[in-house]
This record gives sequence, structure tokens and C-alpha cells, in this order.
Amino acid sequence: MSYFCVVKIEEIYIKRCIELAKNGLGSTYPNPMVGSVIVHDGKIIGEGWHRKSGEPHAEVNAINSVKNKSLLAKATIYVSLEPCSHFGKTPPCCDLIIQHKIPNVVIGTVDPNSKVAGTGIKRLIENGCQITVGILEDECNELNKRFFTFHNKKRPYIILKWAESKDGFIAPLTKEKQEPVWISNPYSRQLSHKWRSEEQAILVGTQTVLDDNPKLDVRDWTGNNPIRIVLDRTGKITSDYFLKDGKTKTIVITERENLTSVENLIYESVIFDKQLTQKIIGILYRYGIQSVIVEGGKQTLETFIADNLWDEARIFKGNISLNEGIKAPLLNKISKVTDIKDDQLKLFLNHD
Ligand code: AOF
Ligand code: ZN
Repeated sequence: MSYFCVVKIEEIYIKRCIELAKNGLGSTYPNPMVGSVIVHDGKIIGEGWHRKSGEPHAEVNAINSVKNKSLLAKATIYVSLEPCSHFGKTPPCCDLIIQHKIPNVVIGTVDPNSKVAGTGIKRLIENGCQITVGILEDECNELNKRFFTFHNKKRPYIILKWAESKDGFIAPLTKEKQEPVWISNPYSRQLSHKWRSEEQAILVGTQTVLDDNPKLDVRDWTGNNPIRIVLDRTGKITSDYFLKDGKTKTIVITERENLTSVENLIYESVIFDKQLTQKIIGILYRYGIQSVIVEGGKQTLETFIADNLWDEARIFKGNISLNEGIKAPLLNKISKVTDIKDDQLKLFLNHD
């Protein structure tokens, strides 16, 4: 018996766009990751992706990579996100497509940014381009889950992360045994640092800073250190605790008023009440932060869970039992669970 698998040709090229876009993971924000492919007569003649905010968009890089520009007038351009129509840090991609008379445009998904939001598609149609929209739409939305959450929900994409023992504790009761043996393996530590490099900010509570004095940086990986967000209600944390690398910002959210912010150490004063998580994400939104990884401790994680303000939870499960200790947080609404690496790492999703 033989089987046929029908895959639309558009899907193959949009898949390639997504693959190209992922090269920008962790370096494009506040811009999305975008990839583009140009096809003529069944052959790819150009490719590009957006590398960094302020630099050319994916379509510009793809068009520039085409050697014989005269082929563009008979080509199809594939792009994982709607081509932009506005003057931002760079000129509109639509205009370049129109200028090169590219007749066909295949788009993964519509740009949620209110400056674009369908106006790119409209402009291309008005100029006679043949448009196809919504190829691998879910995958294209997932690719830019941070960017979509930020623009659609007006808050950052929130990832919770912790490690727990086989019997469900995140730390022993006694301080001397605080070193979490189950996470201290090179694989999980490197992976945690890779994750930090992928998000725009990292958030921890006061106790985590006082107990562990964590650097909250990406030293076991390459890439950018995330902006550090520290909750410090009563002002227990002195500036000695903070990493002084001269460039990474730390935002301290506190109840204390009139604290003077210095260059990389910024104080944000709020009342710590039942609306705390809303206030935190409001502050992050104001700073244009599109994603945050919350790395503890228990109370901080549980506040985000209780308020159902999380999108993803990444949980390392250790091989050892502690028998007693500080109980790991419990997740509420879970829509999907994925096991990664021998059941030691689980990924929980809180969205459809
Ligand atoms: C595209 N292709 O590769 C990207 C797009 O300030 P600018 O000029 O860089 O514009 C940023 C906005 O453009 C960004 O918020 C998003 O709406 C869109 N990003 N559009 O056509 C790309 N990165
Ligand atoms: Zn553009």
C-alpha cells in the first residue's frame, strides 16, 4: 500500500521563512522575528531574516540577496509576517515590494502592531499584488508569541521556571542544604541560561535575592543579559547585591518612595496589594518589555499562578527526594504538557 502526503507548496516556503526567522531569537525585540523567501520558477532565488531592531526587515534582506533583480517581476515573495506599511526605524517593506513589481505575496500571519495591522495587505492589494494570507498561521503566531502577547494583551509573555525534587520540593527547609543539587547539573544550568538569553527580562522576589544573590545573567550561554526585575517591598536589598556589569538594567519594584534611580538601577514605587501582579506587568509594559521569565521564589511564582498571569511554565524534575522542604508551586489551568529530555523537564502551557 502506498501513502500520499499532500503538503501545500506555500507551506514549505513559509516553513523555511519560520526557520530563517528563528535566527533572530533573543536579538530582534522589540521587533518580531521574521523570515522571507523569494521564489522564481520553482527555485529559491533569495532569502533573508530580520536580525536586530533598527536593521533591515526580512523582506529587504531577501530582496537584496537576489542577484538577478529582473526576476523579481515574475517572482513570489513569502514572508512569515505581514509586510509593514509604516515608517518606523526603517522604511515600509510594502513600498520596496511594489517598487520591484513583485506580483505575488504569500503571508503567514497579520501583524498585530496597530501601526500595521492589515494596512500592509491593503496597500499591496491596492497596488495590484496577488495576496495569500494565513499560511501556517498558528506556527507563525507561535513564533512571535512574545510580540503577539505584548500587542494583543498589552502585557509581556510570562514564563514561570523552577526546579523541584522527585517528591515535589523546591528547596530544603534548612539553609545549609540550600544548594539545589537536582538543578546543578551542567545541562539544566546551561539550558536555564539559554532561556534567559531568549527573554527580555527576568523577575525574582526579595527572598531569592537575599538567599542566593543570583547574578541573573547568561554566563553559561551567549547573548544578551535580560533586564533584571526585583521585587523588594520594604527595601531589604542593598545595591551590593546587584550585578555591576555597567550595562544591564535592574528595575526594583518597591513600596518605598522617593528612592533615587541611578543609571542602571531604577526604582519603581507601588503599593504591594492584591493588584500587585497587574501593577508589575503594567510597569513592564510601560518599559516596552515583551517577555519575562519568573525564576522564583515560591511566593512570587504562586502570586502569578493565583492571578492566572502566566503563559508557560518550565519545570525541572530532579531524581532525588528531599522528604521535606518548601513545597513546589501547583499549577492551575494547564492546556498542554510536553516532556523534554527523559521526563526531567516538563513544559506546561496556559493557552490554546
Ligand atoms: C516587516 N518585516 O522583518 C519585521 C517587521 O521600527 P521598524 O521600522 O523596524 O518597524 C518595526 C515594526 O515593523 C514592528 O513593530 C513590526 O510591526 C514590524 N516588523 N515587519 O515587514 C520584518 N521585523
Ligand atoms: Zn517591514
